[in-house]
Amino acid sequence: MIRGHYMPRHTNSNYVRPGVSPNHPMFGRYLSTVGFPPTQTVYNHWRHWYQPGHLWWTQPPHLQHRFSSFSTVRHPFNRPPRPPDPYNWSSWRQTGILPYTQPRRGLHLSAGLMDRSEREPPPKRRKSADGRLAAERSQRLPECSPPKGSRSTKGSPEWLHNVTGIPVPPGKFPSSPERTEATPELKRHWEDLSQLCNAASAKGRKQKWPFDFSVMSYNILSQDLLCDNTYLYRHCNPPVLDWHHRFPNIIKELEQHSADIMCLQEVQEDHYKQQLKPSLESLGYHCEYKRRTGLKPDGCAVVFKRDRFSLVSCHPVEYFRRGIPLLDRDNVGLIVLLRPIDPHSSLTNVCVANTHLLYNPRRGDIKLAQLAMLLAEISRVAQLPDSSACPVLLCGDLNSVPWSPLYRFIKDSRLDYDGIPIGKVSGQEENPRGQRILTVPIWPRSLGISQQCQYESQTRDSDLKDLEQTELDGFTSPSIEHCLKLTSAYSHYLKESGQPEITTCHSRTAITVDYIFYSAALGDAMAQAECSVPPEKGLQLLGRLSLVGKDELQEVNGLPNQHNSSDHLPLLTRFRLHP
Ligand code: KL2
Repeated sequence: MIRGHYMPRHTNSNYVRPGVSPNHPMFGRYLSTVGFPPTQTVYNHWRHWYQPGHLWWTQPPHLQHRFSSFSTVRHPFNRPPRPPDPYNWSSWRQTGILPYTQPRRGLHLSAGLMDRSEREPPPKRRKSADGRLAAERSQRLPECSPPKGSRSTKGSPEWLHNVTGIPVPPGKFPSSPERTEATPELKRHWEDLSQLCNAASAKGRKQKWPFDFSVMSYNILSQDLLCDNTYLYRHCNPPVLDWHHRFPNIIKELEQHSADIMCLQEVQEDHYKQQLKPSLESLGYHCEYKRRTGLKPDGCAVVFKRDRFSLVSCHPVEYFRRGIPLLDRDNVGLIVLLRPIDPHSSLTNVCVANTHLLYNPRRGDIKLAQLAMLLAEISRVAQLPDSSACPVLLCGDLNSVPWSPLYRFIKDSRLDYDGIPIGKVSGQEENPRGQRILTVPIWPRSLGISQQCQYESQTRDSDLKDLEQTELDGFTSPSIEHCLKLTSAYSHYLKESGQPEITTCHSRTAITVDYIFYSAALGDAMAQAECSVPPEKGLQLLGRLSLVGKDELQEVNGLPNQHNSSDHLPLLTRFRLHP
């Protein structure tokens, strides 16, 4: 037994992953089941697959993929062998050690390759445009279901919640003789920006009763997606991936930060209904939720403290549009209009939008169209009687990096997209394959959203649909705009080291994809002058919880780990709203 040492795969057959016993329930639960290999055989494969400390960016350059050092997709060439997924029958069959004794109906066997076309990478199962509902659920269950004869009963939700099948107390690993030393905790500190506010513009608005509130954006990593993509978590000590370990950690984290408004992504519906919503309600939150379409099991939640805000209206946004091939994905957004509860003054409403845009790094065209749909709905919801907008918060996982065209579009309110390859829109891959460039227009007119990201009038006279009108609307020029002035609450570089901030990290990537954008008031710390709006229409950023770089994440073995139970970090900010 070798402990606490990094041993490359396949070099030492005596290597046993620290903290995992061959008798670990992760393996043992299959023992007595039909056709499953003996525990020791399963375990031997598993221990070869797990790579403690295996984080993509820590590999020496000659071992990294030749196209990209930071990669978020699996490449067909030079990629490491596909892992046997201990929760997936078909995966074990691939290893050759599992006799062909299928415990359940038709399993989908993902090829593990992303082809050169622009389909969504296969590991996250995708719907087909039609018949998507029934097919999907029936395929999902077997893969996440225990083989017949195991402890869980048929269709037991427990299995879907729990990887290893055993409850783990918060922050603890199941008792195991090989238990390793505790993972150190990430250090994040509060950055106070309240003094940075431009004194001149702040002058004259020293309110007696400023309304300060905090906002969090957090992708909590749905257990279902975790199960579907175990290859991303090879570096993790398996017990930390157990939902029974993760949920208490996540709820504790939410409670500790105690944000007034939280925008959560990858919230699995059953976990939301059975655990998250009841817990948050007991902490004084009002909860709104929108599941992804196509029977995808997760979605976005917006929750806020009942004693700080009241709900004016709630607007789920589905990006799936039947009949528009570009909009055939199941991502969603959720917008709420909130009224601050303040006995001292009457304050403007705040519009809070939460979304999780498409992951596929090659489909920037879809991401931009999804974003346009969200921006159109935000503009409608946030509109005030004088046609200006109330302060907007746009939070979420945009699956795009800060130096990407998509990010620039949000910040600059405009994007000239002539000649931009669709694989470059999100910046997730440094060297995306495929040269297809964004078409003009990006989304078809039939979507009913203008190039200014506004809903087009429903009552448009059909005569106006001629070429002249099309030109007038900008549908023939390669540029898009929106009317919101948005500023990012984070600067995307660490103050101390100048390194990029990281919001998501697993064995294949370490990048920023999560954001809190806001309408910055004049004189705000982060806003450029031209990006600010009059104080009464904007927010002043008071502070934020610092992020970390990849070096700090490497020290805690990446994400998720013992303390951080998602593959994302929560963003946390504090704002002031002026009467
Ligand atoms: O990047 V994410 O993780 O914001 O944390 O958003 C998506 C990805 C999420 C919802 O689709 O699932 C993850 N490789 C890696 N991660 C994937 C893949 C993939 N092929 N497909 C989906 N996700």
